[in-house]
Amino acid sequence: MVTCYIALGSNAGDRSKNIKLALEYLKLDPAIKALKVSSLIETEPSDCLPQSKFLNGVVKLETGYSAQELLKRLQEIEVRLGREILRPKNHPRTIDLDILLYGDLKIDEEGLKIPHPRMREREFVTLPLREIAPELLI
Ligand code: PH2
Ligand code: MG
Ligand code: MG
Repeated sequence: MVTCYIALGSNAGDRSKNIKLALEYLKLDPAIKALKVSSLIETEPSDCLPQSKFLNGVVKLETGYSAQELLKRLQEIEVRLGREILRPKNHPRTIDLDILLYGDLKIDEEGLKIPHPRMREREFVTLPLREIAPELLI
């Protein structure tokens, strides 16, 4: 089992319901155990075109999946929650599930970069992450 941190974001539809459902789907997966969920915070969009405010949070989990398998499971949940695959990058989304950290693994592949390359600059990630794992950002 590997400890991971996943960023949760939503800025389309019923944002808190989308995040709640994403967490429920994660918890239903027998290869995933959710350990801790941060508070959800409303944040201004950053690093993207002007759009509606986000609801953001972070979940700590343990999984038996490889990083690539976990990415696939997260993408399945995104699709299940109505995320369009063929949408422009950084378009408003019902749900965005990004792997921030996967144990101490480092990956630099097309479509999968861990640790998430911009996580330390993004307050919408660092604030909830600091709440549940302050030791990680020191
Ligand atoms: N996600 C982005 C780009 N900008 N801004 C906020 N506040 N929250 C996000 O989750 C977010 C963003 C790309 O995934
Ligand atoms: Mg993202
Ligand atoms: Mg994403």
